[in-house]
Amino acid sequence: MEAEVITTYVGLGSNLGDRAGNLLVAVRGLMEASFTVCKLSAIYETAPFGIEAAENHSPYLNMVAEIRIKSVSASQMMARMLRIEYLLGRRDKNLQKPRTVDLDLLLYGDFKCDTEFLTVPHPRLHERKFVLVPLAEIAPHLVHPILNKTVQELLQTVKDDSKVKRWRP
Ligand code: PH2
Ligand code: MG
Ligand code: MG
Repeated sequence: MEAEVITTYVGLGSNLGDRAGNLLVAVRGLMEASFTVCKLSAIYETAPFGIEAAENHSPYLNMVAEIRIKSVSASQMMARMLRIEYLLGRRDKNLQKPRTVDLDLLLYGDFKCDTEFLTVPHPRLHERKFVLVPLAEIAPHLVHPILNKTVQELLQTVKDDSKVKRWRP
């Protein structure tokens, strides 16, 4: 039997160094890891979310990719993504530190899991405009498998009012 094709969504973020260059090298890394990248959102410049303003982090560039995979589990996919982060120079796993590139598995079909290593859907995706805005651009009618709301609905009701705007180099 042919393996099932699963549609997944990956969030990409960078706030260190050549931010747009880092995102594009990460997209190339995803393709080289045998992922079929079907759609890419625009790049958005976004205010650091959940980080004290006093810490003076520079703005992020964020985007979302739609990826189709076959015979790759969610944890195998995450392992390949962590390798890309490492190859792009990310050494510090601290969530609050600036990073060359951060790759988050947002959604993996309708799959749900919550372990020490991986939680899917991403537990905070519905609270963050920097994820919902690019995701709504490429998949507005996609239904969140736990909240049972479309991405568009989640964006309309999100409490986050931080700045997210299309990046113009
Ligand atoms: N990632 C975080 C924390 N805060 N803020 C923005 N704007 N973009 C991010 O990618 C981001 C963040 C932790 O991964
Ligand atoms: Mg993240
Ligand atoms: Mg991450």
